[in-house]
Amino acid sequence: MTDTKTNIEGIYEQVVGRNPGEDEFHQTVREVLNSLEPVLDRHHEFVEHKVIERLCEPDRQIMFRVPWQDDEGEIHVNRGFRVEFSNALGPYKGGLRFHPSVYLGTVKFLGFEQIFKNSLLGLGIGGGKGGADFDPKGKSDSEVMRFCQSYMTELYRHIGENIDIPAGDTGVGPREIGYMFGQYKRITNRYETGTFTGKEVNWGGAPVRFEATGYGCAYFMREMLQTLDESFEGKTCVVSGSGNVAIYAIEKIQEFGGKVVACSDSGGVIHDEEGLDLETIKRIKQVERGRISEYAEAHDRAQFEEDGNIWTVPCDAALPCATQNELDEDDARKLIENGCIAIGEGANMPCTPEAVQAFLEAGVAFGPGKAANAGGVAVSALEMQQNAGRESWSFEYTDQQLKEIMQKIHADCRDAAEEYGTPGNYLNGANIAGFLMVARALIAQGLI
Ligand code: NDP
Ligand code: 2IT
Repeated sequence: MTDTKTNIEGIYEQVVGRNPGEDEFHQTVREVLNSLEPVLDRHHEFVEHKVIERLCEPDRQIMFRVPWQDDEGEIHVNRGFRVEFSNALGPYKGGLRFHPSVYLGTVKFLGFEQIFKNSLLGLGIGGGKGGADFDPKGKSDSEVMRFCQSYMTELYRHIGENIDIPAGDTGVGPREIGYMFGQYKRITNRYETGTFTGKEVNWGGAPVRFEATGYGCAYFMREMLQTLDESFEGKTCVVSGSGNVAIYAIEKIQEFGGKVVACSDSGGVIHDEEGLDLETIKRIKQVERGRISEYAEAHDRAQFEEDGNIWTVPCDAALPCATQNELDEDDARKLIENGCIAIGEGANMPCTPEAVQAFLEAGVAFGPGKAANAGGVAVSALEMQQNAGRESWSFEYTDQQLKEIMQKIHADCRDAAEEYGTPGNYLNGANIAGFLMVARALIAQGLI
């Protein structure tokens, strides 16, 4: 019989060979496999049933042409994706990303992560992800609408409230969800609120969904800090990005008494020693869809550093909330040197494997994305519940549910890490706790 290490290496080699050039997908598979060694040692049935091999191959990968016309009448052609990874625990569920960098490897990395993240929620949803290599930046509302309509003209046949439920991600917010829902309704003649989450509250959306990922990340970090007898009170924090996740992470940290001194976008870093003014960030980013550099025009004391590195700003807690691999080993060492005690991955896979290793070795509390940013999809699951019951929940009630879900995820990750021999390692805990539920369901449902 092959030993576990050799078995895992074999699976990884197969994934790399079968999915050439998809580096981010390889990276996330590697990370999950590394955590699973003690699980496979203890549960030989997972090896026998080839559970990991089956999980690494998506149920279905959909790629399609998205033609659209700009305001001048010029025709553009983009590529659309939806990867339905696993419906072992429920219908496929995950966001859509519109960004010029999107290719199949991005969608597969995000879809793979989503399986385990959704499993951690324990709310009966499977994993999937989608998107397009479309850049919404600088486009008019009409251009974005035409793109979304064209995208949905293909995607509609693959989704449904019991099949696959899209939501937002980078470049996809309430505006895009609205246009896609409208086109879906027009083509199918069905007012099926349960087919999308992230809708506006007055037509089926759940309160707190826009805030959920950022708030959830702060709730998760509060739990981690508590285990160190610490809190956000009086702590200096740095949050990268200035989009949906970053904005509401900042909001909640400020509410918890923390001081957020820096944020960013792909153009550079804003640094304000006195603490950032969130209303200015919301105006620039959410209302005007502008650049974070404009913050310095509104606040004299703030400095903008073009192409700056946000991780050189000294802080007690850091929240990478922008994009994958935005924080590398050198950045991690700088943060550790500056006394950072906690990391919360608001984004998906923002820390490189070397950075994660450096944090773990230095004893920095590390909240991995699958757990720390699960608040967004958690409230998506609550939105589905609300839609299924034709109910309208209050902000306070939904927020309380989110808090409890994040506390449960934290406890489950902590317990799984401990049970499988690496106490305090939330990365292993999240991967193991997420994997166990899916693996058991896969075996129970037979060879499919
Ligand atoms: P948004 O599109 O709202 O914002 C993304 C932000 O990140 C923008 O400020 C963007 O700047 C910035 N950014 C992107 N690339 C870079 C870069 N290379 N360097 C610096 N800044 C960059 O997306 P979200 O906030 O929704 O998503 C952010 C992350 O969180 C993603 O990893 C996403 O997968 C993850 N996530 C999102 C959830 C959600 O519910 N929305 C749920 C869970 C995770 P610019 O405008 O210049 O591009
Ligand atoms: O990465 C994520 O978890 C999301 N973008 C949210 C997915 C969802 O279905 O709400």
